[in-house]
This record gives sequence, C-alpha cells and structure tokens, in this order.
Amino acid sequence: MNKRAISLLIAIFTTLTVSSQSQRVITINNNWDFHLGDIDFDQSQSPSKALLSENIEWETINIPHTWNNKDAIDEIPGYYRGIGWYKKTIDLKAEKHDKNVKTQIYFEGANQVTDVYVNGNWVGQHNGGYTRFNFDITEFLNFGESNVLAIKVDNSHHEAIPPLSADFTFFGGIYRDIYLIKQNAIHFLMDDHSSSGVYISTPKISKEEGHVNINCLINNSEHQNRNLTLVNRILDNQGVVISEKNKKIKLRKQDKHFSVNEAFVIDNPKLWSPDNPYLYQVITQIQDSKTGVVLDESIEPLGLRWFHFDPKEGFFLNGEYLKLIGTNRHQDYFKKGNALTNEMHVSDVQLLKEMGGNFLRISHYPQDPVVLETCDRIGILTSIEIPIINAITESEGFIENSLHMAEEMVKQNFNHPSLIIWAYMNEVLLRPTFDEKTEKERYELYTNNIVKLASKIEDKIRSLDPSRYTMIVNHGAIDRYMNAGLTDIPMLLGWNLYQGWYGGVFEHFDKDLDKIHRLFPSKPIIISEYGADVHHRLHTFSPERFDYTVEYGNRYHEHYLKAIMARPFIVGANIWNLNDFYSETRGYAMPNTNLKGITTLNREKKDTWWLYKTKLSEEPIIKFGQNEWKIRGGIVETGEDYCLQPVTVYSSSDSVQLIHNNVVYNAEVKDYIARFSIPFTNGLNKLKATSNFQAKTYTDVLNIDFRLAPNQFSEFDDDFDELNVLLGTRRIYEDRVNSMVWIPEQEYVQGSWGYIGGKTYRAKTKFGSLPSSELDIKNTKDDPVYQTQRVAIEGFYFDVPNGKYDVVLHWAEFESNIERKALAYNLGNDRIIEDASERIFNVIMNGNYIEKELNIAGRYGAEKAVSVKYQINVIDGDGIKIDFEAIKNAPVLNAIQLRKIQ
Ligand code: GCB
Repeated sequence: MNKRAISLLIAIFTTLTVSSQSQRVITINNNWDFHLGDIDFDQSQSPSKALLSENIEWETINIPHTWNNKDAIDEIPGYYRGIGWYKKTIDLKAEKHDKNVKTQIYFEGANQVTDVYVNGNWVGQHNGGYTRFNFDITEFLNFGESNVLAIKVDNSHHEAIPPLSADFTFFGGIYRDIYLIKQNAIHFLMDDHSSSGVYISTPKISKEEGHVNINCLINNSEHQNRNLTLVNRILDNQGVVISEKNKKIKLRKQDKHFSVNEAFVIDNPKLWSPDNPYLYQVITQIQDSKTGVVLDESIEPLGLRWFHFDPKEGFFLNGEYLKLIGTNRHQDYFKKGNALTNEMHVSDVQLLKEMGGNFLRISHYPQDPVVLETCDRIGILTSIEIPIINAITESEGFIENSLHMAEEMVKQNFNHPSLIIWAYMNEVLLRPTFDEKTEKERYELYTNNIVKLASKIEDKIRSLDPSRYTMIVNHGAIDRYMNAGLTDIPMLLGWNLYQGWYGGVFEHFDKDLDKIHRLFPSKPIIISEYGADVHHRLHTFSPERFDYTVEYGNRYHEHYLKAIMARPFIVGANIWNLNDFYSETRGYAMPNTNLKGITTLNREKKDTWWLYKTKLSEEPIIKFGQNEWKIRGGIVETGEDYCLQPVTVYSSSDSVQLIHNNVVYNAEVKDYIARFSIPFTNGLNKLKATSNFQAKTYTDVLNIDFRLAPNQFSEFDDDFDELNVLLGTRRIYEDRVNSMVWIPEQEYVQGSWGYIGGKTYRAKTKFGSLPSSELDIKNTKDDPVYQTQRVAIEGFYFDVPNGKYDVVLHWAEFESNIERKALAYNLGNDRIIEDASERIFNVIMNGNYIEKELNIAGRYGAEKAVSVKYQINVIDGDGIKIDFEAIKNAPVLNAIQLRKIQ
C-alpha cells in the first residue's frame, strides 16, 4: 500500500502542470477501542446502540493488533479463538458530501472473518485471514458529523475457510495496516479482488527487447459519460520517463468494469535479477481529457526478466543457471504474535538476503504486502501460496473460499517481478480425514475430491496468470501423493523432507531425492521444506535426533546442503524456516514454538544461518560457530586445569588460525568449517580466529566465560562455588537469564561427584525412543532443565570438602494420565503414553530423611517444575550423600545443583 501513498508524492512531481484529484491514502491504525468477545445486539437492528453501551469494556489499542500475543504463549493449553470488536470514531464534521468522491476502507489483513459496520449499518464481510480486502463505505458515511466504524473479527475454527489446521498459531485480530482511501468516482478498480486494478505482464523479454503489456480496469461511478485519457509512463530507476503512451478512452456512465490495454517495447532493457534487481516503474493515470486533471493514479513495479524450470538442468533466469536457495518464512515475532511493524517484515527479508539466499517461499499464506515489495527491491525470487494445509473440507463453501483466495492472491500480487511461483496446497494428505486401509472407499473419494479441488485451483491460476509456474507442496509420503494423482496437476512439485529429524537418518534424504527424480522425471523438484528443531541455548558433544541441540541442527543442515547442491535436478530449496515461530500446541524444548528457524523468535542468528552465509554469500566470511554460546561449562580433565571442548569456525578460506589465550592453533577448512579442540580454563577465554582470503586477512573474536567443574574435589585448584547438573542427558543448557550453565551428569567415582544407578529416561514413540520428554513443563521458563531424567536412581554423591552447602533437587513427573492430542505434524514422534501409576520414594541426605514418601505428582501435580532446596553442613569429611529409597515404582531425579555457601 505504501506505493499508493508514494504515488501521491510522485503525482505532485510528475503532474505539476495539472491539478490532481487523485487518491488520498491514509492509515487509520491509531486509537481504536478494542473489546475481546462478542457484543450482544439484535441482528435485525443496528449494533450502534449496543456498541455505545457503557457496560462494555473497551481497551485502547493501535493496529497492527492481535488479541492472542499472550494467551497463545502461556502455559495454559489453547488460546482464544472467537470474536473481537474494534471501534473508532471518524470525524467528518468539516467535510461536505461530494458525489464525486468515494471512500474505501482497506485492510491488508485481518484473521479471519471480518464484518465491517459503519454507523451501525453492516457493510460487508470478508473470509480469510491472509489476503487484502476493501469495502466502499461511501453510502454509509454521514458528512458533517462524527461516524462510528465498527469491525468484528472472528478467528474461530471455520470448516469452510482454509487453513483448517496447521503447525502455526492462528493469531486473531486486525494484524496488518488498515486504511481509508478517498478516490475519485472515476478510479482504477479496487473491487477486482482488492488488486490495484492495473495488471502488468511481460510476455516476451530478451536482452534486446522487453515487451510490456498493461491492462487497466477502470470504474466510472459517475452518472455521466466521460472522455478521458489514459496515460501510461515507464520510468527507469532514476525516475526518468523512458516511454509514454496516451490513449483516449470514452467511459460510459456507471461502467464499473472498463478494461483497456496498452503495450510497450523497451529496447535493450535492463534485466531484473537477484544480483541486480533493477526496477522500472509504471505510472498510470486517468486524466480528464479536457482539463488534464488526474482523476486516479497507480504506481506499479516493473522488473524485466524471463525464466524457466527444467526438470533435469534446474532453474534459468535470463538464460543463466541459478540454483534457488533460501528459506520459508512465518510472519510472527517474539511476544508480538503476528502483529508486526512493516520494518520487521522488511528486516526479515533482509536477513535472508544478507545470508546469501535468493529464494523465499512465502509460507503458508500471503503475507504483508511489504514482503514482496522488499523482495522486488533487494532481489529475492519468491513463491507464494494460499493456506490449504493438512486437510480439506469436502464442501462447496470450502471450494468457493479456496478459489476466491487463489484469485485474491494472484490479482493482488500480479505485478511483482520477484514472484515466479503460485502454490496452493501444503501436505494436504498429511492428515486424511479417512483411513487409507480401513476406510478405503471413503479415502479414495476424499483424495478424488482433493484432486478435483486442486484441478480447479490450478485451472483458475493458470487462466489468471499463464506467465508463472504453479506448485503443490507434499510431505515425505511420496507414494500417497502419486497414487492419489495429485502429483500430475501442478507444474512444479514441492517436497517437505525431514529424514533424520522426524524419522530415519540423513542418508535417507539423498535416497528420497533420487527416488523422487526417478518417479517424476518431467517435473522440476523443489525441496520446499527441510529442517531440524534447535533450541539456541542447548548444546551437546554427542548430538542425537530430537535433542534440540545446536550441534544436531548443524549436522543436519551440513548434510542437507551438500546433498541439495550436488543435484542439479533439485531446482530449488527452502530451509524450514527463516525464523522460529509460534505453534501453540507444541511442547518440546521451548513450549508453543516451532524451533526449526535458523534464527530465533527475536531473530538471533543460529549457527545454521552462518553456515549458509559462509556457503552462499559472495563476501569472505570468518565466524565462530556456536558464537551465541557465551557461558560454557565442562568438567576439568584429569590432572589438568582445563576442559577440552570443540570449537568450530566457519570460513570461506582454506585454513584458519585460532589464538586462544595466546596459544596458536591451525586447522584446515573442510566444507566451510574448521574444527579445533580447545583447552578452556576457568573464567574468561579469549578466542581470535583469522583467515586469509585473496590476500586480505579476516578475523573474528569470541569471549567465552567458562565455568570449570571439578572432578576430583581434592585436586581442584580453582575456587569451587557451584555445580548445576542435568540428569539423564548429554545436553548442556546455557541459562543466560541467571548467568549459569547446566552440564550433563556423570557417574559417581570416589572423590568426585555423580549419580549412582538408574537409567536415562527415553520417551517411547512409534519411531523408537527420544532423548527427552516432549512435555511442556509448567511453572518454568527453563523447560530443558526438567525434560530429562534419571529413572530408578539410587544415589547422587558429592565428595566435597567440609563446609556449608545448598543442594537443590529438581523434579518433574512425566508419567500421568493427562491426555493430549497427538500432533499430526509430529509424524508419529509423540510419546506413547503408558498407564501411569503412582511413584513414591524417600530421599535421604547424609543419613537424614529430607523427603518422606515423596509423590511428585500427588504433592505438586504432574508435568510441573518442582525445585526444593536443602541446606547441609558437611563437617566430618564425608561429603554429601543423597540416597533414594523406592517405596512404589522407581525414584527419579531431573536435575541437581550444589552451591557452596561457606
Ligand atoms: C511441515 C509443515 C510445516 C511444519 C513443519 C514442521 O512439513 O509444512 O507447517 O511446521 O513441517 O516443523 O514440522
């Protein structure tokens, strides 16, 4: 929408000689009254009285706004899905009615059903949470008075509106900008699915010639015929008009859909590409033929490029091969839900560009207009899609809404040169409503209905825009999509593949890539998603599937990136995801959040972002891996005063020199990574990495605060003051908020510390066992401290010297009969819940009972973080001995802390 506002400015400069009655576009984002819940009023009467009632509580808010930014990320399952009302007074006291002026209310997006009322009168309704819409409210306004705008938004589940379900939170509200637009009664049609009314296509582009067609739809709401001039100008990127055409047109009165075409040929055009995103502009004006007055004006971007996908050779832009590499993106942010400023959308796209990416899958729904505007401007190729996800409803309503959304998507985004793919189904056979085996016939009918819907959408999109490709995105159950016939329909096939995450091992990815190519030799293949969940504060030196560590995520992406790059028939790939994002039903290492982002919810860069940057970007890179890991910890090596730990450095050079506390180390770079083993000492460790690249030296520095943990207490020279230990795991957890590090357990040996007996808790799933619990542990923000456990533990001993100590024992009971739905997108990795029976045990410290008949679930509740601190004076040189005594079932311990007080 910005461009319309800008258009006004440009209009002032480009039409200095004529007065302008062109559009006025202003946001009305500020100072709305908001009420969560419905407002009771008799549907046959106007709601204005009800809205003005003093009994309703209103809160003043600004748009972008969502009502779910708190409840969708709290510890209580579920979030409000229902109605919210917005109300605002528009002052038109100083305005007189002008029959030649129309007023539109225009939304960039509201989730998901929106009803607009003006002065108590219902104006219209829009279905769908991700596309733009507008209503002409002129006839409802009272000029010379105050007017009340009231907007009802409802984000309830709706059987006929996609998405029905998905792995992201359906934040409700008016979460994108809202505008009032004043326009002349003669204007470019907004009512063609809220498009600009100006459609630009580039049917033939070569290095020598760029053919440009401009189709304008004009609405004459006047009651008289008009002689007009349509002025089309093409400007270069300096704002210089390089071509202009004027066309006389005769508009009959009340002709609300007048279509007019203009064609241009630009010689030796400057081509648009990610490396050189050269943008022309098309300024189109409707002028009064006699007076030259500009009645309406539109400014659209114009990028001249041609492209094609080849199923064997890959993607070609302007005749040159280009591997499409980038990410997907969700439109939310830490604690803000989906109510983002334009700047936040823009900086996300910049993050992708800075990484060296050239391809964005705008998943799983159309996003703020500024996203595509930025992609045009900075050079990112894109795919965009409507949110038919996981399943469909076999109803006329669902078909109608899907087709309508597809048309809105195409028409609203038609002119973006960065856009090359229209997509429309994501993993639609992930959650078939009917079982493939036990309800065979019904399943077949269902899949036939999906195929029919897909064909309708495909036809619609191809007829609206034959210049771009279409895509359906499937999950790894390849045969299911093929057997259903869904793979025959689109021009491109997208595959979301997670081998080595949801199941299997990394090598299965390579096998599946080759299988897909064998099965669909004539379809270009995009790996539309791949990723692994990473909690940016979890680390390990023995990575494992579903441990959520940075290191497992790194291995996953290192493997995938190589496999993708090695295969030209993979025309493009999109990491899942640019950013961590909210998904309310997810538990795991950070509740309510999908952690597959290569940046966090507040866009802290994870290691994987750097891996891709090193590989993709043209600039020389040297960067420490795990560079966000500031507080490390580990156990001192026997007989030494340090702890050896790996350090990685990303580098575009052949070798890296690393200086640690004045000692120099050298390592070769393999696959963009140099690996070192560094002896960390207690306290500050200064690291400096250097690489030479094309006769220049590049460096990166990293300061690490290392907390050296004792092994044999008698040999530990450094001051010992605390030890924080996670049980049943090899993970390390950095708690930045409390400036501490949790290290993994070790088995007790005399003179040292550690557990005695028991085994590591493993969550059983359909695909084997997983290293931590998937439960959202309540009453803590540090879920990783509580999600692992040693079961049937017999003791935990610290052979500390005499002194006064605090011992904190941490528990969370995983076994309970609390029911929860399996997450479809977890692909069978949900824990198999066994019948929970009571667990009771005693805890004895140095011979004294500190807990008698402890029943964690009974006393505190299951799935809750429990921490109990016990003080102890060690006086007889015997250290601290904590013993566990089973009464019923096996004793457990999740974490333990020891702090020296004196
Ligand atoms: C998928 C879905 C996406 C999920 C992702 C995941 O295949 O398309 O919506 O978020 O997997 O993380 O499981």
